[in-house]
Amino acid sequence: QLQQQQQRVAQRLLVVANRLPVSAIRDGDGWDLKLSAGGLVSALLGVKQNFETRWIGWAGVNVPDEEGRASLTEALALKGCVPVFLDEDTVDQYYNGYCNNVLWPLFHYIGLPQEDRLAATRSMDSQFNAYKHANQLFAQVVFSQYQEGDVVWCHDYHLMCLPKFLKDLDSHMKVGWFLHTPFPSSEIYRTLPLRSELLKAVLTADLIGFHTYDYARHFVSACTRILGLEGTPEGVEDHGKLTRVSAFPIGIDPDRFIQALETDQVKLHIKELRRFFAGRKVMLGVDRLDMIKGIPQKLLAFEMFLEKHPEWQENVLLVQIAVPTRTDVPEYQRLTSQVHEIVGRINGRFGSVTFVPIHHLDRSLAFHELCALYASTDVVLVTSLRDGMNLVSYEYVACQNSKKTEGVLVLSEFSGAAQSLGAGALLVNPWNIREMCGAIEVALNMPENERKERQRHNFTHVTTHTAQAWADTFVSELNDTVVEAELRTLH
Ligand code: ADQ
Repeated sequence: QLQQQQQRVAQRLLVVANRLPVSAIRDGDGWDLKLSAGGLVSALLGVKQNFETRWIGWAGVNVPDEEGRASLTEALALKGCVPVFLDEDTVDQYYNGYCNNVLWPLFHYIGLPQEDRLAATRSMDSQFNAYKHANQLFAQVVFSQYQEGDVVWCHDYHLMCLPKFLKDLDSHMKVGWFLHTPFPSSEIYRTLPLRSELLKAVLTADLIGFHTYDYARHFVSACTRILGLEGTPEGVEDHGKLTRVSAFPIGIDPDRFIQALETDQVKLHIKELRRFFAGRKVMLGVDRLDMIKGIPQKLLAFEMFLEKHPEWQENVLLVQIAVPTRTDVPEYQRLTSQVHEIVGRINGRFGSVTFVPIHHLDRSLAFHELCALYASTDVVLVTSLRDGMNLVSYEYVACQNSKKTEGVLVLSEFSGAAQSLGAGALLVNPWNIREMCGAIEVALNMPENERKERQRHNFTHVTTHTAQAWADTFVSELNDTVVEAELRTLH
């Protein structure tokens, strides 16, 4: 066992994701590297023990010159990162096009807006070619870093062809693939024109993981219905070759948040916020500004609440942090305008010279600011229309334990987190504005003992189902799967 443990400590983990955990910006002759906001980065920051981890991905910047590429590679190496360079056209077709305009809406049951639908269908073939080309570039970089015994962990819908390209380069490579979004019902998935090729490519991985059993089940159904393969309790079988498919619900690194709350910087910030909010209840929303997050629906529910409960006007406010993402995609630009318009209307209707009901920030927050907000607010509203998991709900729970009055988590039933934090949260259907308005009322009036009990339940979950445990379980299952497959071929 000790030997196994030592082996695991030494094991190298190549984490491959579309984006590196840092974004690079040119700064004169050098590079400014900024930590990026997002669920995958937050979760993988918690994976720091047990593996020697190396990140492989795109740094979010076009670097056409060889000199620039060399200096960026050097700067990133200091952070344990290896860049994949993508040119502007590939980024446009692969990332903005196929990933963000085709797979993302499809996997979240959103579909394309009517006016974009035909245009998207027409450009899908060339976008898919760019997608495959980008996946090939990732495969080459992974291969250049790979050493025998490494575990290669591919992440997300951007890299569905990567397992196949890696296995083409070395059939013995241990390859896992994890999807951070939902996998939709096979009835939705099968509308994708090139549905089979993606499924077949993913199936070359040794282990496939999802956040929930529902997503895993949807994937297995897609393989049986579209490819005619056999679904088994372990996964998908293709003429005797088994690909393991399972649920691995992600978590966060709760200690990072709990310890931050003990720092002077966060304590001071909490004090300032409490002074600023004094006498009022505060609700919080923290999302990437994305169509899946249900931000307009959340705002409409708050508007309805203020309308129906004049006694709460000027006594409750909503702090909505919305980090802009994918700003080049027209759908996201429309969403930004829509959100600004609703915020403006509500603030105009219910604000006064001395009071603003919605504090809306279009930017990323520093970690200490985020922790202080989580700790000092009374309710968090997570109203995603669909969400693979949703880590904001986990982070909020992690930051609520050190104060006397616990905050309430209002959580969409369409987030993966509803399956893990459902018992402690107030679950809502974000499509039902009236129901969300009712949940706001319940949350703001919830008696202390009930809040305590709900928080206790969720806190136990968040502190036991961590990002570290998630990664350990996935990688050890991947190792076991490969050993089992080798044993099967020997017999
Ligand atoms: P995301 O869609 O990015 O992740 P989520 O899981 O909520 O969604 O994570 C967002 C992360 O970004 C959180 O860690 C949060 O702290 C951070 N963040 C958000 N707004 C911020 C801001 N203004 N300033 C600073 N930080 C901010 C995807 C899937 C999710 C899945 C994760 C992980 O869409 O469903 O839970 O991957 O698998």
